[in-house]
Amino acid sequence: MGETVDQYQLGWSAFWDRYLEDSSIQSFVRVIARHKGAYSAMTASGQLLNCFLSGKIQRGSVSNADLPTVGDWCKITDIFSNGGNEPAAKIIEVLPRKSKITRLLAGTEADEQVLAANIDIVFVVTSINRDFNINRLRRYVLLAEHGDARPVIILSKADLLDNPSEILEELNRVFPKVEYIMTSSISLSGIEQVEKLLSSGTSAVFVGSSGVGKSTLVNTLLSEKVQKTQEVRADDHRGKHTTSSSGLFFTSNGGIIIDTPGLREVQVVADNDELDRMMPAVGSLAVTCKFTNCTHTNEPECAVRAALTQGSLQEEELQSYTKLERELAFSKRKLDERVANDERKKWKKATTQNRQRNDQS
Ligand SMILES: Nc1nc2c(ncn2[C@@H]2O[C@H](COP(=O)(O)OP(=O)(O)OP(=O)(O)O)[C@@H](O)[C@H]2O)c(=O)[nH]1
Ligand SMILES: [Mg+2]
Ligand SMILES: [Zn+2]
Repeated sequence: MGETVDQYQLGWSAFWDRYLEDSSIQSFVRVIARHKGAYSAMTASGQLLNCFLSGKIQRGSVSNADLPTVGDWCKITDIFSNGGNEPAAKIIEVLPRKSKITRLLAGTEADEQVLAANIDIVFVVTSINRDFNINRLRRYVLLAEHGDARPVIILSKADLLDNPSEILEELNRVFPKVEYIMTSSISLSGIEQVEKLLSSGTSAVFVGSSGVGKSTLVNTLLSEKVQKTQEVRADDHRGKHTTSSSGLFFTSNGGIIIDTPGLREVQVVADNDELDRMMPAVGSLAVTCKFTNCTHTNEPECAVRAALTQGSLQEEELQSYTKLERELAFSKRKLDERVANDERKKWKKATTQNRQRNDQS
């Protein structure tokens, strides 16, 4: 990116203007990449900085989700020189996020992982041949909706399928409101359509399984190979990730694109009404069942089973809805547990400190 940038080209919007009342725009950077223990970030005038966390937001003192991530706008200290390397600064605050793409990180202590922040468009990439799976798409679309970003489905590797009509029909039926673009990085079909969505200052993230061609698309849009891609035999590619961390780049039109590592599983975090909005056929029916807690199995006057019998609802839709509903409940429970745990720890720490203070006096 050239040197004559302004904050809007870097994705700044009126959403953060209140921060400019106390500090100049030079105190803010956008995170471009995350490394072990440090961040690459760019100032509003296009200067690259090597950023470290200040004591206030060290790992361990804030939850994982509150640490800076790619796409974040952060407030920094004054820039200092870093012995011959890139100029450096410390990050003192992560500005509130306009939107964020998160998933649940499973583990002993479940936590939310923010894959990218302040995103306008989520390109949900699926290859049109092997990877295509409607349920997986539903989860990614939900991820975008929950994150307050606009989902756009990319059907990659269009060159590998002669007749996509069946897939397109299904897409139109399942996601009547979600835009989709068929692309090929070989014939370059669809690339212009993607570019059109990436006007100056617009931020987009590419998500999807490993091997679907996210980095290849990023390279194509940048017309240079900045991201390493998988070299051979894409279709045998299982669980081997080529991209290992997220990175932010600028297209020649000024669009801002973020490549992410392929996800093996997306454990979605979302609200039930977001699910209902994505799957209105089931969502709106369920509220008309006689019992509010209807499980749609054997209750009387069940609107969902009636619709199944009539054929206005597909069994597949109901199953997918029920599964997602369970998954959302699981994520919510995990995150609630985590919040309760954090509270307990904070409380314990405070009482220990109090006791020590009392002992000393
Ligand atoms: N035929 C065809 N192959 C493609 C296309 N796009 C990408 N590929 C191939 O698919 C393989 C995987 O591409 P990558 O771009 O590395 O996939 P990725 O989604 O970035 O994968 P991870 O970084 O592991 O998440 C490579 O061998 C690409 O050459 C396409 O449009 N058509
Ligand atoms: Mg990649
Ligand atoms: Zn019911």
